[in-house]
Formats: sequence, C-alpha cells, structure tokens
Amino acid sequence: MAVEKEKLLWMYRTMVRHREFEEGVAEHFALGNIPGFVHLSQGQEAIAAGGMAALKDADYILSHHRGHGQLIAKGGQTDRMMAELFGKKTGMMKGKGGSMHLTDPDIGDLGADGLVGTGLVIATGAALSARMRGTDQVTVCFFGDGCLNTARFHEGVNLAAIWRLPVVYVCENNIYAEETSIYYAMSSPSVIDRAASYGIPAVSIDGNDVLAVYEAVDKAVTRARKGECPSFIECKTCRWRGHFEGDAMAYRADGEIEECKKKDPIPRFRKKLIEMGTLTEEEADKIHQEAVAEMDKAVKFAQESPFPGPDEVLKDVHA
Ligand SMILES: Cc1ncc(C[n+]2csc(CCOP(=O)(O)OP(=O)(O)O)c2C)c(N)n1
Ligand SMILES: [Mg+2]
Repeated sequence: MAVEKEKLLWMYRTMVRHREFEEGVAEHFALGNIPGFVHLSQGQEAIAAGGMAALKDADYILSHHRGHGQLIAKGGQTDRMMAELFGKKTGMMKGKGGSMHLTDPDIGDLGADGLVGTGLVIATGAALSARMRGTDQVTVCFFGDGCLNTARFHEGVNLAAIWRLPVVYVCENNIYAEETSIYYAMSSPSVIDRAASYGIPAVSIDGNDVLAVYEAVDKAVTRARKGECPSFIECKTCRWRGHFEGDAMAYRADGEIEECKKKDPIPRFRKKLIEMGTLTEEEADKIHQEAVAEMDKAVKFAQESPFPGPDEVLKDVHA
C-alpha cells in the first residue's frame, strides 16, 4: 500500500510526541506532581498513530484509561492534557477528571473512562447517531484485551453487527488486564475468533508495526464509510511499564520487558523511513527534539496554572 510522505511523517511524529509526553508524565508522577492513578502506554504508540492516520477529522474515537496517545493523535492539546494530569484549572476537564478521563469531544474524542469497556457501547451509540444523522462519520473504538470478557463487549459489538453500523473495534492486546494474563482469562486465546460469532470481518496484526495498523484500520474504515459493516481488529502489542505507575510488576516473567522493548515501534519505523529515503537521521532527531520541547512547554503550562478553587466543587456535577 502506497502511503504519501506527509502521512508517513505524521505517523512518526505522532508516535514520538506520544512517547515524550508520557516520559514527562512518568517523571512528574514520580516527583509527586500528578495525583491519582496514571496508566502509561509506552510501547503501544503504533496503535494510536496508525489508527488515527486512517481517519478524517470529523470521525469519532473512543479511548480508555490508557488513552493519552489516542487523544494526542486525534489532535488533543498537550498543554491542556498535562494541566489536567496536574489537576489544574486550565486542564482539559478543568482538573476534575485526571488521566483516566482525558477527552475532548470538540475534536471527536468522545470519551475515556475508568470503567473498563464503557467505550464499546458508547462507540456503538456514536455510530448509530452518525447513521441517523445521515453523515459519513466513522467511529473507532480503542479498547484493551481485558474488555473482551465483559458484557459491554458483547452488547456493543452485537448491536453494531446486526445493524451494520459504521464502527471499527480496535483491540489493543497487550496480554494483560491489570496482572491477569489473557491466557488465564480466556479459554481460547484466539481473540479474533470472537468476531465470527457476530458475522463481522476480523484481522489480527502486529500492533507494533504502525503501517500494519494503518492499513488494517484504513480498510475497516473504508468498509464502514460505505455502510457495509463493522470490523474487529486485534493489534498484538506489549506494555513496557506497570499497569499503573507504581505497579511492582511481580507477575511479569524475567526478561519479558526486555523482549517487549526489542519490539519498540518507534526505532523500527524510523529505520524503515530512513531506508525508504523518507526521513534523514537529522530530521528524525529534530522530530524528537521538538517533541521534548513540546512536553517541556506542557509541563511549564501545567506547573504555572492555578488549582481550581472551592467554588468549582459543585459545578459540572450532574444528578
Ligand atoms: C468495570 C471495571 N471492572 C474492573 C476494573 C478494574 N480494572 C481497571 S483496568 C483493568 C484491566 C484493563 O485491561 P485492558 O482492558 O486489557 O487494558 P490495559 O490496562 O491492558 O490497557 C481492570 C480490570 C474497572 N476499572 N472497571
Ligand atoms: Mg490489556
């Protein structure tokens, strides 16, 4: 599949921005500047960048508790994201949502949620709304392997399948739901076999290959936009860090993380782009420097912003 140079570079830059943003988050969480739970997705950057490269601005996404990268790729402002993580008034959710609820409906990110699997049913609803309004918007739902065994997976995917809704379900299979391995949690470890029972197309791909992700999501989005059917994509990947920052990870085998890091999607794509003549070493280094500068700027904005005052406590509360 021929992909234009601009899109290739966008995917690379997006993965690097995602990585550096989370480097900053890890550092400031360790310094005690970020309250609450934080789940990082280092090692999984190819899924957000490759997936979003297949979308139009008006399309919708649903992300999840490990959703910084999807929001960055959809166009989320990293300064407002960082301020949210710091709990500041200038944060994307006014400092009231934190890492697990980072979202920006104005750019089509309809939600991240601390409740596992919530996005699966909201995505189905968003796709139904696009159908009813007669738009060609597609919804892409990013979710973890831990959602596969929830009722929401069945409810969301089944309804979308019978109504042939324009939605793409992208499973980020990093093998673990907290400390529970998918090989323990599923009697059949074949994730895509699930799709057969809904009669929708499914494909399993290397989720650390950004081009493979882009191609799979692009095909599925094209089918959805034509009104054909939903699709299911399993992206096999691995998580480098703990389930949450501070997780001691006693459940991971010796050498497992080192094996994961060998599959790092960023140097792999950098090498490929350089071999293709699309990028030079100097240009790649510049992209990294710019991403670090963007992260530093976001941290400065967060640090200099005020906390919300007591007058904010009862605002935005719905009963
Ligand atoms: C409904 C619900 N049940 C349980 C939890 C506790 N919990 C938080 S994250 C998580 C695992 C999620 O795993 P996965 O979907 O694979 O995403 P990953 O963390 O690997 O990105 C669980 C069980 C929760 N947040 N919500
Ligand atoms: Mg998982």
